[in-house]
Amino acid sequence: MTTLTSYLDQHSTSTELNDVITTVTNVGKTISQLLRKGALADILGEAGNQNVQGEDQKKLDVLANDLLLDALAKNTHCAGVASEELDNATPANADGSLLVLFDPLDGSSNIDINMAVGTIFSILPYQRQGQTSENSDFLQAGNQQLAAGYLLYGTSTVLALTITENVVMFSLDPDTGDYVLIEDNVQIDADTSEYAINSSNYRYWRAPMQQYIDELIAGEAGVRGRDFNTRWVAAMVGDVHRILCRGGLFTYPFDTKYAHKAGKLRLMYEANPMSLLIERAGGGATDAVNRILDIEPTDIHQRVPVVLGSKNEVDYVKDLHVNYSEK
Ligand code: AFP
Repeated sequence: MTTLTSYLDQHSTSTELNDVITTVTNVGKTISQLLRKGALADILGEAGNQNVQGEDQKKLDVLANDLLLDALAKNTHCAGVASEELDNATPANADGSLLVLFDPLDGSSNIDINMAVGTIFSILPYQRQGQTSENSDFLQAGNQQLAAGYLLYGTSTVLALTITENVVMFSLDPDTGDYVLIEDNVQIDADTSEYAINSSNYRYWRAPMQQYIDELIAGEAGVRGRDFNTRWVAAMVGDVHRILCRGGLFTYPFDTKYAHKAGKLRLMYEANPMSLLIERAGGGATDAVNRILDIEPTDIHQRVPVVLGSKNEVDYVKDLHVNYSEK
């Protein structure tokens, strides 16, 4: 049996990185236990305030955020933390060599209905050791990530992680508290007939995306020549996990629903870590045209349209956008 600890010892050359991953995943055990208690732990419902995104915070959003912040502040290798729930990055230990970014509880609108939620994390190098970290230190392209992963609090708690060219998965054994290796090289089929999108936003999409979805709905009778199926977890972690398990396409495209937002998902602590996992599992990840991991960020909370999953399908969406001409 390979545990997370033994996997990190065998596959990682950085004890600092191992230590920070261990800190994050240990908090994941606490969040998992709280979720298991659900309503009995008085953690459901609204916290009564809004985050920097203007979104109503759930009690567990705030609790998960604070648990991660407190644990990472004590980790000497962590120089700073950026969270979906906080306006600005939080300096930690100036001599640390790593920066940690996270969405502490992705899919939090699912909490009160007992549906899947997760924690998404990304780890970047800190280039100014000895100095107090600032927002600008976090503005690195996703291709600079040293590690990325998520915890999915579903029927079981699963950790997906990449620290090398592989994507691995662990399952949390609630009896022992160990993360036990269950997949040592996740690979995504290049083709799929399953896609995930919130179709209620159809009227806000750009024409190429409308055409793409029209083709999928047309199924066997249309240009794609086969029927497609949809799934929508309303928690990116759940949709990405399904794709890592059985392929598929996930997209939260550019929409004009909120003019000041390029899409709903955040680049630094949602799209970038998920894109690294998807690419290293053989998939693709774009903003419909450009590779997400090459985007040079300008703000720690900037949003980005996302198309990710089975490589040939992601390429199909790109070709359709690049070659689109009004009919
Ligand atoms: P919440 O964390 O506010 O529930 O949002 C989750 C999320 O950012 C992402 O995880 C989902 O894929 C997406 O939003 C769902 O968005 P819709 O609620 O518009 O379908």
